[in-house]
Amino acid sequence: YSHTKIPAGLQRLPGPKPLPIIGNVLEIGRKPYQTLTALSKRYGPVFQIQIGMRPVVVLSGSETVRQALIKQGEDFSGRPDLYTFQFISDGKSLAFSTDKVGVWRARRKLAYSALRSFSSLESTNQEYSCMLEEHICKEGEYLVKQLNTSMKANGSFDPFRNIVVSVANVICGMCFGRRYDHYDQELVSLVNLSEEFGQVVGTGNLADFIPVLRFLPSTAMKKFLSINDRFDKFVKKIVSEHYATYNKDNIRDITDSLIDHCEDRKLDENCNVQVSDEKIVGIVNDLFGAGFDTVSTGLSWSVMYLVAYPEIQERLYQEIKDSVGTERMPLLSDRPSLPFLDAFILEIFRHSSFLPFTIPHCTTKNTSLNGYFIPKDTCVFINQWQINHDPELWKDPFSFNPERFLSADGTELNRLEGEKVMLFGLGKRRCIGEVIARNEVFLFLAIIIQRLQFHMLPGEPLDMTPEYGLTMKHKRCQLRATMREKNEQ
Ligand code: HEM
Ligand code: HJJ
Repeated sequence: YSHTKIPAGLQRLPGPKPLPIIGNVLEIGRKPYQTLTALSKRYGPVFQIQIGMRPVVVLSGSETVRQALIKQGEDFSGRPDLYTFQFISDGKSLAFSTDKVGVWRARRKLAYSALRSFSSLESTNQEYSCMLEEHICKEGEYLVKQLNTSMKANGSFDPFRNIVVSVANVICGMCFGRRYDHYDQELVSLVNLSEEFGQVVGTGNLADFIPVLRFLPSTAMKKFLSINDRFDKFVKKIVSEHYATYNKDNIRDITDSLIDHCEDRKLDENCNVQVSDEKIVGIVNDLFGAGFDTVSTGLSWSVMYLVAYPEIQERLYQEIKDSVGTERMPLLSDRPSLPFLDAFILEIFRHSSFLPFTIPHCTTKNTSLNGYFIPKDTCVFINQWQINHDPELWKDPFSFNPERFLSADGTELNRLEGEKVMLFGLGKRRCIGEVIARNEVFLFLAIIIQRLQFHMLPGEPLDMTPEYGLTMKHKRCQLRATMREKNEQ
């Protein structure tokens, strides 16, 4: 890059001086979201680092990121061809593959419409407004039962282990039309491996940038390959069962609707973008993977914060007791009357920033940002954690305070403030599961807070240190829960 000619009127990107071969690897360290935030203070919202031999542009600051991902969305909508991405869904992932723009757009549209129709689909049960609500309410009920069972048997429970099965069942219901028992080893062992997945795919994995590292033995990489393998086998088995029982007059779930699209298209001669059946049906891999990993991470963090801030937990319980009561289950329609719960969720998204970077982007053409020249095919990191902790944007960014999202009298959600939180990306690549994710986090939380009170285990201090990855998780731990009814009687 230092030898490239910069077009007239544009400037060369600022950034720290790279060492030969390793570039700026030593400056990045084990918490890239923090070190890259520190570098943004020195070099500004657009700067360049070199990871190994490869230049990477890092974007921070709300204005700059909006300019790149929204106003210049086309230029920044690619994905880089990173080494680890080729092992995800056999290189056919929607989110991680370097598909040409036409193919990616066609697949994204399909994924989005399948997801929307099977979450908003009317429930056969009058109690529920949609299938998503029915799935969450039923799984929420099982989760409360499961936590009680675990309390009776062990006197404690592992929040992530239990939550992830419930959340996986919601997306399994929509994708595959089935659910799994909390003791089903096939599902439980699969969804309990996502730490390793995220650690390898996390932004700034050195093996993606320094080719020699690929030839050194790595246990993380071995585990990553085996997770992807098991994941593919799990989904492939379900997909082939769907093919065998597919009936175009009865589309049961998202998998059926994707199969249906392949069949339909075979009748359609003048189809402009060619996408293979494998790449269409393979979309469920992404929906299932993204659907269980992200939401369960968010919910598990939520339970940690409930335990860390007991006075907030009490206020949330009071809000639910006052607006919903304790006789019936909370529903999605209760949302407008639970502003403090919404504020709590926004503050968890902001404070934990458990998705510190988006999936890496890549420029699709020569472009410029804030007057700096950025060549085509440059890898771009978007630092969401920086935006969520920017002192220019937030008062006391490091304190956990849900009230920052409430109106002055504390009775209403301040939507404008909420829109400043960045966790789902922006623009052309923004998350397609955002509405579902927000609804799941809201309703699962309302259900468990109504029924249970969460505590620390005596003598076991909470460890809230995040472990770096695509989705950052807290360390596995044991907590206590007690039923609310018993306390109130
Ligand atoms: C992409 C966040 C839940 C499906 C993304 C991205 C982020 C994100 C940051 C990358 C955006 C970018 O590269 O600029 C989250 C968070 C979630 C969540 C924080 C939960 C709290 C879900 C759910 C689904 C989903 C429930 C599906 C059921 C996807 C897909 C992509 C994506 C398919 C790839 C989009 C593309 O590359 O075009 N998500 N997500 N996500 N998300 Fe989510
Ligand atoms: C997975 C955990 C997986 C996939 C996809 C294919 C699609 C987290 C962010 C965005 C969500 C986008 C997607 C995430 C990938 C997982 C996840 C796991 C296997 C997968 C930024 O989701 O353990 O295995 O195969």
